[in-house]
Amino acid sequence: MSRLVVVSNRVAPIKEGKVAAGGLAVGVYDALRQSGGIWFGWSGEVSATPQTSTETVGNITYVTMGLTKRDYDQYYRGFSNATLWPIFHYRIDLARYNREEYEGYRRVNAMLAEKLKPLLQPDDIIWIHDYHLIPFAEACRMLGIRNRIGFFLHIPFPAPEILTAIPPHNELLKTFCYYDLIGFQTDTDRLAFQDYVTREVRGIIEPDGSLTAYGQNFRAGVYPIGVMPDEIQQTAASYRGRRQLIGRNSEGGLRQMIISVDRLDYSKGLVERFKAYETFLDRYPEHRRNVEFIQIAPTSRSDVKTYQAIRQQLESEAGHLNGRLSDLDWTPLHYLNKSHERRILMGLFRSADIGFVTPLRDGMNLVAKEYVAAQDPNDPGVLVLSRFAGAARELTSALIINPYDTVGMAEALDRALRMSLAERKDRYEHMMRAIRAADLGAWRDNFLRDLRSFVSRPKASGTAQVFAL
Ligand code: GDG
Repeated sequence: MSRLVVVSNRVAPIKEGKVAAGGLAVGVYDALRQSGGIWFGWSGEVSATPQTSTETVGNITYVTMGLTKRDYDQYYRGFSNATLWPIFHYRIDLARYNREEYEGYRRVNAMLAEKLKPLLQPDDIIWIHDYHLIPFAEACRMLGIRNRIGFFLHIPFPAPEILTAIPPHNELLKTFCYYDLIGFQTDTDRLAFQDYVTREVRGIIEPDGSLTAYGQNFRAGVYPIGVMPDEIQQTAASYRGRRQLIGRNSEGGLRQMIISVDRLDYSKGLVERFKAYETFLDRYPEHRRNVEFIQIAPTSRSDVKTYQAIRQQLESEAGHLNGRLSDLDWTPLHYLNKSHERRILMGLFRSADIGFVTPLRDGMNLVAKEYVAAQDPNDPGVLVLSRFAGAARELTSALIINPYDTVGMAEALDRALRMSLAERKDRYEHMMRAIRAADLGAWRDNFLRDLRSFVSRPKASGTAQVFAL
């Protein structure tokens, strides 16, 4: 089998035998272990004299490099996280565009491709991950790299009208066309992409379903990322002490528990969620003192301005809610701004009556799947899930809500807390079937199978024909 070369913004080496990290890292690691290869990307370090480091463990070589402050500001903080992330999550209002940052983004992609080139063997399969690295294949092709290259987009692909808010949208889209295979989380994303290709740049859909645009022939497919349900179930069941966080009600019973876990990001709908919880406590006062909501939200990208603003807004919402409703022996909302060990999270999922997952827009949302997989099959909790998470396509037996509907979310919480055991089990079993049918292994194997087997037409060498309008 040919070697696999994975390129992702961050490289997450996993120590042999330890599955401490979340889904994506584990999936990539397993794929690398099967065929041997390289995991290549940014080390997370920023310095005036960036170093490259190489470490081989078993049949995997980890190659990481630092970035200069300028590269970090333009490529990572700038175009990736202040332009692409908001636009791809339908938040034009939060996006900014700066031409230097875009040039920095292109420059860093070209620099990474150059560093990768000498490490490649002719039959290596290259798998690129996510929005930081969209132009990576084009940069490789310009250097004469002819290996098969696939790309997986972990976040949503926006409707063309949204995408065109990025001034160099044509140029950016063109860079997608240098991949052999592009993977999306859902069919909605794939169709939005196809729409752009066929309408904005007059690309065509070939009889075999592949696409041709800018003189390149490539394929776009749907590969929903999954979790490892057995591992989660085991971890969740083995974690003891999971109820320590929750207080008791006036009858001495444990309170019901609602849990949410998200990176602190405006796409996750935390502000709307806090408001919905407050509305729930106002509309259904009988639940007061009988329920506690735990929101775990480790900070992320804290040096990007919009992330500082959302953090402040959340602190103020949480303070307002608790100030208004708490009692000496009851705190309705526990807002924890730090990360927790994975086994603790899985244990908390299992003990929670509701998994409250309400993003405004999300590629997939692994937490939704992890919450379901962690449940006790004999007494499962209820997943309340946003229709705007990719996971809602598969987990159709969750209580599906619209995160812009505060009262609708409050009603769903009430319904979930009152749901009969028979209905909870029914919904759980249905969701578990979907989770098992599209687990993490299926995501990885289906993508790599299609990437290995796709026979594309000959590639133009860096001088693609441009049909852009
Ligand atoms: C992107 C897309 C897509 C969270 N807090 C802690 C912790 N986590 C873990 C969760 C889960 C993962 O991080 C988060 O995954 P999500 O899918 O929910 O969200 P993003 O980080 O935004 O990921 C998303 C994903 O890529 C994969 O394709 O689903 O749509 O945005 O596994 O459990 N893990 C630990 N401590 C924490 O405090 N250990």
